[in-house]
Amino acid sequence: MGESEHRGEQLPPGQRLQRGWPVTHYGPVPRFKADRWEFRVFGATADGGATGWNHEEFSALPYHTVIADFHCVTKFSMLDVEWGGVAASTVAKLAPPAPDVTHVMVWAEYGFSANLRLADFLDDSCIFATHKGGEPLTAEHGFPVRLVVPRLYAWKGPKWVRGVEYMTADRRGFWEERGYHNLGDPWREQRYSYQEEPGDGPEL
Ligand SMILES: Nc1nc2c(c(=O)[nH]1)N[C@H]1C(S)=C(S)[C@@H](COP(=O)(O)O)O[C@H]1N2
Ligand SMILES: [Mo]
Repeated sequence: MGESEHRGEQLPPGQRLQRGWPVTHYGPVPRFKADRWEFRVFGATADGGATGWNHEEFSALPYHTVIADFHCVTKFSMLDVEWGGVAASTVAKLAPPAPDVTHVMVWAEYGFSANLRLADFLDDSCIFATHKGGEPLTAEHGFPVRLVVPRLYAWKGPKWVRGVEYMTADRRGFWEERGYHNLGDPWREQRYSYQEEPGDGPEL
């Protein structure tokens, strides 16, 4: 079920290419305060404790790049974007989940959140991006760090990420509670929660 399954099919159904990179989010752009910033991994961790990295520590984690497409549910897509940052699998290796973890909630400033299946989080293409095209992210695109989940619609990638919660059951995130599909696979055009089939997500 990797990206490679769809090589050659340029765009998922209903998507279109557009010039530039629009800014899409709910609410204001947070101000970054280096001395207060922390990236926390908590919830059902392997050792029962939480891990916290300050900005300097997070910036020193192994740097990795991913080239992938980006699909917003409003039908805007970009192809072949180069993201740089920390692989989600690196976070999971340094701060591992307990064996019964099935899902994660990725938390951002102002309480924004997105839920993911653990397998989607651990996918090779999933990255906590600090850079795009070799340049640091701008504030409106998520500086200092945003999640990118290329296999899913872009709302699954919170900007201004502050933490990861390991969960032993699924729970809906911000947009998943507000009419968007719990899973959000663009290749299956899983846009809205009314399209969900039994087993796709928790009761609304
Ligand atoms: N914190 C936060 N992250 C967010 C959102 C949001 O409302 N708040 N919107 C998501 C949506 S719907 C999309 S399409 C992408 C857009 O990212 P961009 O503004 O960098 O293009 O961010 C996602 N991340
Ligand atoms: Mo979006």
